[in-house]
Amino acid sequence: MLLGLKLVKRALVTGITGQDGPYLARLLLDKGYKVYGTYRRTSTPNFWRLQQLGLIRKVTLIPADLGDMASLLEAVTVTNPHEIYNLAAQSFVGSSFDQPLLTTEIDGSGATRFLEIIRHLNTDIKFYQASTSELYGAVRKTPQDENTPFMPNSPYAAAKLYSFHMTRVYRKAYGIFASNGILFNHESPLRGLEFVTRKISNSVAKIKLGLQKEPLHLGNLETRRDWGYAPEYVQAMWMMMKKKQPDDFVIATGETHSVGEFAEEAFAVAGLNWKEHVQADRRLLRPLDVSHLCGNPAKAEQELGWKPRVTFKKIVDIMVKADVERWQKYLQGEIFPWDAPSYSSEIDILSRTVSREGKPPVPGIAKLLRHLGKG
Ligand code: NAP
Ligand code: G4F
Repeated sequence: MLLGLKLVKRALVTGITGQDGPYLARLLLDKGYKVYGTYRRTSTPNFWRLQQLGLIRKVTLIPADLGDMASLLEAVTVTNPHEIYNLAAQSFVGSSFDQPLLTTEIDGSGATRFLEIIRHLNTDIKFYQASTSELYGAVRKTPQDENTPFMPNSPYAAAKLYSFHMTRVYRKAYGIFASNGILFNHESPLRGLEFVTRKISNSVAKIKLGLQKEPLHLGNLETRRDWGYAPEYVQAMWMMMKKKQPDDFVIATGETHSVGEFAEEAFAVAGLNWKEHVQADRRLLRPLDVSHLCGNPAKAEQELGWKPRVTFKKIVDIMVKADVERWQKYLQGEIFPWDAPSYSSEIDILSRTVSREGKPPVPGIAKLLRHLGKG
């Protein structure tokens, strides 16, 4: 406060078009921040989440790509932020097996680019890095906490391990306020459609309303995740930035459920029996998966005062009901910001690579299909 003038905090949020970005932006706006968000140039606009939360005119959008140092430098110079929340990432673990180098560049080196900018430009800028429970990979101990060893099981996790450590290294080496949030899976109606929870809630809605006749194809039904509610998890990010000292925190619920349990619960919300609608499909198995995640959020509870409140059942309920409502509105001819009508599932994409005669158009695909047991 200077001569009665209140200092307005400025936050730069990367990945503002994703799931977490809009929830975090809403929280920061509510707290009086001026919010800037980076977005990527795409051939089709991708602002539906910001529009759905009514934020598109409340945040200032800056074009930037985590692979492009010049654009990041421009974003930080123009916005002169007090806090940077680095949420941008190639965040789909499955795609990281298809694009390992791009994933390394964005999810690994992206954070280092910001840390270098902070080091050279202004070491007072606080930095939040979106780290992940995927770091635990081939888990060594359950539940996982801040002291559990990491053993990444995907290119995504390996890239995030690098950015996790660089965040810690810049904190120690240069005294930068740089914190890692080791967030376990968190979901919401804004979740991308390729992630298993939203894939399920969207299909449940379509099956319930008679818009989908074919079964829902899923990969490994046995893998277990600690699923929390995204709007609560972004609060933890902000709380970490309010701490006196930077640090790393596990954000989780402490409960774990299998993909099959999620599907069972989701179909039950719509009054359906999941066994009649779900088909296990080997094509959706990952080359290597993480079989079991369950976090221990005790440190966050003690030191941040953060506690998860929304239960597993409630999250499933919120997601299924949101998707049922969206498809109902769609059927009534309503136009609203949303992703599902133009989405192609992995199954559609895979089957399009096979020609009418059942022969793959290029030899590489033959190998792929043989590998998947379809050749
Ligand atoms: P998300 O929905 O996939 O959003 C990712 C965001 O990153 C999108 O805005 C995306 O832009 C942007 N992005 C991707 N590549 C980029 C690039 N090269 N340059 C600039 N921006 C780029 O992910 P989320 O669920 O919100 O997760 C936020 C962060 O937390 C991610 O870093 C993720 O890895 C991490 N995380 C997520 C979870 C979870 O359960 N949700 C758990 C732990 C950690 P487009 O919209 O243009 O694609
Ligand atoms: O929903 P998922 O794709 O999420 P995953 O791999 O756990 O990653 C998410 O959470 C991480 C935190 O731990 C984040 F860092 C990351 O950015 C992302 O947000 O898959 C969950 C599980 C996996 O074991 C997967 O193999 O579900 C299994 N699964 C089974 N069938 C499926 C499917 N996953 C997808 N996406 N699609 C399926 O059909």
